[in-house]
Amino acid sequence: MKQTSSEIPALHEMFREAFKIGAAVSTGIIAAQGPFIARHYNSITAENEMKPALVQPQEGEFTFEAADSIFEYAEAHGIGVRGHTLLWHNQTGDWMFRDTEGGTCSREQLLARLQTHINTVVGRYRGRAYAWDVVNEAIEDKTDQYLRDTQWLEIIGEDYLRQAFEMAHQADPDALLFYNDYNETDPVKSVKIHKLVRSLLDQNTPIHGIGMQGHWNIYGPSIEEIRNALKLYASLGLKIHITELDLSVFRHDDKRTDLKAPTAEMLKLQEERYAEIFALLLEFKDSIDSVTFWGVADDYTWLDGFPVRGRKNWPFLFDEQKQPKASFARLADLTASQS
Ligand code: HAH
Repeated sequence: MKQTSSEIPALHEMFREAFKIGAAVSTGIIAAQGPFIARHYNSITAENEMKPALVQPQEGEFTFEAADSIFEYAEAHGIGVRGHTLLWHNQTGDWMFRDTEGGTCSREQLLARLQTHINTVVGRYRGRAYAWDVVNEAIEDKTDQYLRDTQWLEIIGEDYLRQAFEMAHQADPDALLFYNDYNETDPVKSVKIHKLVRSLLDQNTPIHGIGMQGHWNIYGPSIEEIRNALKLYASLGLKIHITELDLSVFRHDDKRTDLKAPTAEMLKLQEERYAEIFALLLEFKDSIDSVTFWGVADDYTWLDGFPVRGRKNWPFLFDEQKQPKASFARLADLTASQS
């Protein structure tokens, strides 16, 4: 008999002793798949609709319709919300960095705008978002430079990071505040992330965790690399959230576009990887309290457009028809054997 999704265990219940299980969503996806999301996930993150450019496209013009409806959906279903993101070099209106003549604004002006943005956004959802990605992707990873060259760094200087966390903490003292980044298992980059967070802590900055995005693939990073990164970050005594997990079926430099479906070999590797990654995450369950997939099911993923535009990818536990893949069954086995 064909199994229907109501007969399989709920994903978030499989991990209830360990951590929340989240998905990135949009208002459109919630409208189309609300019951499925509520069955399997107990945390959600707006994939785009709470990013700076979407929430404040022009100075002082805040657009909260989408974010409000995401919170309403979450609260009606007992689902937690992770806020993403307050300060980033992408998807942020250019007006933020300009003066009235179109030149570069001053440090004071940019700090004032950051304060207004964070106060307004975090303040609006005060007590309702359990965590915020305060700063996204501030570490340089193409050269041996420490911080990424962004307008935030150029205009404000290194203390923009500390300032953003202080502002977020003031706006919602109960929210857990995260530094979030990708390639977080890279041995060189992880040392820089550790150094940044260490220095924020040394300045008594209200930072509570590190977000490891987890845009990985079926070939890497290795479990050893992930373990080393988890150990390093956990050694800071902070929480770790896996914030944007997906396992691409392609290596990062694979430019193939001809596949209409994942191969059996890809699915086998993906299943093995999901099993070993979640076994590892369970080992670190004292530090990890939330694991979010960067999507709901294989019918839609940002990887359909990145890094190769228009190439379908299949990175999740549920297929394009929302049926559980072999990877899902492996996680059900893993968690059943633990309890
Ligand atoms: C993440 N960046 C972002 O945090 C998330 O907001 C977005 O929706 C998707 C992925 C990862 C990334 C990127 O966008 C571009 C280059 C490298 C990594």
